[in-house]
Amino acid sequence: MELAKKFPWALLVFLLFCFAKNYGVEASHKVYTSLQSLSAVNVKRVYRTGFHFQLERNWINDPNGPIYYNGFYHLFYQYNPEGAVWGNIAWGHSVSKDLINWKKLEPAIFPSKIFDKYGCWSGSATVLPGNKPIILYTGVVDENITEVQNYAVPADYSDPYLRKWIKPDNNPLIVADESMNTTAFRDPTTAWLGLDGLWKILVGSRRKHRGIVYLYRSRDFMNWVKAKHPLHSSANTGNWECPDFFPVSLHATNGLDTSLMERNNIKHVLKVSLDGTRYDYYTLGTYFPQLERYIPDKNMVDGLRGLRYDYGNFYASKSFFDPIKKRRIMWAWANESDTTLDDVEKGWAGIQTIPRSILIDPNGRQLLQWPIEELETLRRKKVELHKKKLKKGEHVEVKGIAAAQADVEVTFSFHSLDKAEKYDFSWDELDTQKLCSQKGSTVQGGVGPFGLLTLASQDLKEYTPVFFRIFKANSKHIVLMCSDASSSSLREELYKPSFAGFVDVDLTDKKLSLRSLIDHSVVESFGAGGKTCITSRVYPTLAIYENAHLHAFNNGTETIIIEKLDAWSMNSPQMN
Ligand code: DQQ
Repeated sequence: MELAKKFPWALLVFLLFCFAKNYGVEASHKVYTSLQSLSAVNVKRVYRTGFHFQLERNWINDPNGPIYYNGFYHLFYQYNPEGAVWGNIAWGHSVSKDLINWKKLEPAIFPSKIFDKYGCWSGSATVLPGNKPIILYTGVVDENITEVQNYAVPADYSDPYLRKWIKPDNNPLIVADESMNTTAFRDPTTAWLGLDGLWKILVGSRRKHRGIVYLYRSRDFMNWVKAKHPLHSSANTGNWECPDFFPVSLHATNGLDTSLMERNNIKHVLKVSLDGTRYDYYTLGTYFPQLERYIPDKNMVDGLRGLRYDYGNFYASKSFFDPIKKRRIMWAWANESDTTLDDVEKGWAGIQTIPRSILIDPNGRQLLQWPIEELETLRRKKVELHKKKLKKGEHVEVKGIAAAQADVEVTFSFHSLDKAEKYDFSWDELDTQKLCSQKGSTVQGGVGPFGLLTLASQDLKEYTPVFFRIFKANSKHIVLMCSDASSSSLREELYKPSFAGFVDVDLTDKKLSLRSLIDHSVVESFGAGGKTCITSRVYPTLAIYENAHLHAFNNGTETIIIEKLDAWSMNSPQMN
């Protein structure tokens, strides 16, 4: 790549040649044979995040195997040590004392053996009795992408960094039988210990278009037997990647250990990452251990029409139980929305969202997600607004903080919902994104659109609005939340979706809250206390560093009041 430094045009010609030859195979895992080992010489800084998890260079995707062990939180992640595009997949490894400051270590596992020669794909870690962590991961064994399930153990349990991992020769532990799809058989979950004394795990898969999670059982963690039937499956949902299955307490405000599956007063969450849409969907339901079945609650829907963790750039999430603060924490890969050429040029791609603690909403119909409290240690200069009225078409600039790297919490209120626009039931509930792009943040409404203009340029040629719009539908109101990247950058060639989701919130008190974590190329937002979350990746050309601005706005006829707005400049932690 020294050549690329001297002749930047040569790199461009080379990349165009690669694309013309279609080295990028259109599939869930694009393989860029000629790019995957193209190490970056210079790393472009402009879109690097200040406080989100990212590496100095190269590609990362799914978070893998988070655990707490002897004083450190460990995060592993899908990692290409050799380039800024997906390929050569190993398990990168970082450790942290607070889930905010991270130190990068050498990759924990990388392709080297017959059972993972073509990739160490996603998986989980379980801490076995006696405080013994063990990794389960998917090994790819050939060019046809035949997948098997392997394990790895620490070489030295006395090392709190768990730097070295061993992949014993009795791998693979699990191979697909002839009834199964060997190329869609991956991403083992964290194991849970049943009251029957058996360890259980799920592995994601599909049969034709039916998404499946297979259940495996083991007494000794080495010999695994497939249960007679899958724990759960659903027609027409396609391949289920990165399943996550865990209990949530109905009454307590703490999280639960994955092995506390067989208790009263709990519900279960089954999350799957749909290969077909690249979003994370979940249902709440009941786990019947004797039957080895999971049944989603009435009104819960598997797949496309189901609930999502996040309605934006957010995929392959993974949760774990934090035994120190007794909470369940989840995070996900916030993939780039720029082009592969941009990634090669930037020298890096992929960040992880801010870790979120998850609880069940007291209404029992959904989860609540909230950035972990440790994030607040990064808050620096603060500005506040109180009882500020925003009439139709007004906006107010939030001055005095670093608007490109900020945390903003705001509560809006309104006097009446009478002016809410009528909800048209012909709008396809599935296509909230279309609704958001048609109505946008500038088309005048009744109650809303109101919200924040993040990463806005001085002349408002660029901005990423995060906002609400309230509709009237017979006897109830429907709240739409949008994070709209369509005006985020003057660059034409980027993917700039108008992400959107409905918010299941009670409007009796005529208030709606919003929190946005703004971090250069990412805006991660939490509506109504974390009922609906949307993450957008954006690449402004003008609204960068100190040229980025933050506004609150209202483009509805109903006056909106900013009850309270707190905004902080955010510090940058130690990041790998
Ligand atoms: N990414 C991994 C797979 C997983 C997919 C490969 C999800 O194991 O299914 O990098 O993004």
